[in-house]
Amino acid sequence: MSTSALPDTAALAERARTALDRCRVDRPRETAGAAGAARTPITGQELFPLDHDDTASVDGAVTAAHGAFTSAWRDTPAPVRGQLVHRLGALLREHKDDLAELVTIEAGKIRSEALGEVQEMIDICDLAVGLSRQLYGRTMPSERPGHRLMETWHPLGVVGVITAFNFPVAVWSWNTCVALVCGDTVVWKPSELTPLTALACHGLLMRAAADVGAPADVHRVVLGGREVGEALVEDRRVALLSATGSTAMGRAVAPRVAARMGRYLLELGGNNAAVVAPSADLDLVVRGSVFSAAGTAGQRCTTLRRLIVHEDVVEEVARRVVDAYKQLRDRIGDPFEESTLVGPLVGERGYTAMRSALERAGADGGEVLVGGGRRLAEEAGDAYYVEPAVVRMPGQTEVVREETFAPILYVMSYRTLEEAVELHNGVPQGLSSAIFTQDQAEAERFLSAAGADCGIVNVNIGTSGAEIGGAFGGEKDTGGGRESGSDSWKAYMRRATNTVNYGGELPLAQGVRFL
Ligand code: UN1
Repeated sequence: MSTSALPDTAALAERARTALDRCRVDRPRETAGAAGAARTPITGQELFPLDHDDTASVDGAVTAAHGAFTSAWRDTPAPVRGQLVHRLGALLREHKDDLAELVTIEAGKIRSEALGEVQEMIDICDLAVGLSRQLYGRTMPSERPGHRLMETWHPLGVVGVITAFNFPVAVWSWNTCVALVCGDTVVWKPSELTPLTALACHGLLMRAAADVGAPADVHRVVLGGREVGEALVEDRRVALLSATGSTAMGRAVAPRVAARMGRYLLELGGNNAAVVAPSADLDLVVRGSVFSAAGTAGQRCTTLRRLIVHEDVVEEVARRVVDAYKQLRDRIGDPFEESTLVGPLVGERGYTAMRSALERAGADGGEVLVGGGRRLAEEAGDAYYVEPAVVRMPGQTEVVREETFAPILYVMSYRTLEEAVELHNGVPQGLSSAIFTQDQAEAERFLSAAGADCGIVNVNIGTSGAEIGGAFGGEKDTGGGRESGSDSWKAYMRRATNTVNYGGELPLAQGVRFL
């Protein structure tokens, strides 16, 4: 059972130091009275104090990364750049356990999900290495004799990467591995909640750089809060700002980057739904929903938050999901315990948001079918363990349309597919979605232009757990960005259209005559 005593904070701090030492990365100076700290949601306590960067050191980091870009990296052949990422992939394989250990300590993920997150980094390394020989441009027929028309792709410059606590390493690697092979250099501002995983990743990348002879300044990490992020947002040398976090953060970042004509790539909130059709295989529905809704304690952007079920099967689906949730009850607690499936929320804010959402849902006529309570309250102190909740809602009220970053699954019913799609799309966010059906025509309608309006649309699997080979991101309040696989690399490069005249004449396009 996972309800055994939680580990003690000093022991977790020691485990974190050991993991950093095993990665052979510089340990942070544990300066007493420092502005920042490393913390763990497992006990809610501080592990040790940690220095933060100020705006001057962010400026220094951007200067260094910009220098590495102009003096070396942009002119290094892409396949040679790929060797850096190849070496990083080898080090990540070697230190998979150590990084997963830090992810569990700082983000509270259960072991299997923490290992999965590191695997996601390894996968993107493989993809990026292949990509380093496939940054294809096209050639087009020119209308002019003796001319060639083509496009070439070039690095952008410094990429600023701002990441969230819930995927403290994978999202960094999606951006960084692709940016590096594209010839960009990177300055990373991780979440204030996960500085140690960031220092470990940076340290491993520095080891890789030394091993392959790449400049160390291709990557810098800056630690701190809002002012550190803002310094990156405002710096004109940051050609692309890639930010993951809340919609509110994205709304603050996007206009400021746009005002200086910089580029931005946003991966913001989700409010993901699955439609369950009457023909659905309910075993798949239950397994897919429980993983997507309760996994990572409901703290993924891709977490399933709404289940839109046909009225003929809604009672049965609700009953079976509730039964599955009851089995989770004894498996909430220490994420290091083998049997645990639900670790802690990252902090009190998530817990308060969950309580308030459940109250509002109740006031709207919602009925909590299971969960919602706090667990281990006495021994956990400042840590927040909650029972994932399922709430039967009479309709899609305001609270359902908001993203609450906690494990609440709202169940609603529908009669026609049109109605289901309307409910599905009737939220501000547009990240991930799913339909469970055995009816192929129905699945196709859900995938079509008039169907789900999200960046990720699945059939017969849940909304979370995407592979890195596809482009990741979403529409509407999710911000429109695409990261990781497919042709997302194009966001990290600039395209040049080239017309080459190899004839002796100078014909003008569109038949224009001049001189
Ligand atoms: C996120 O929650 O920000 O698809 C990223 C998934 C993971 C990535 C989630 N591969 O759930």
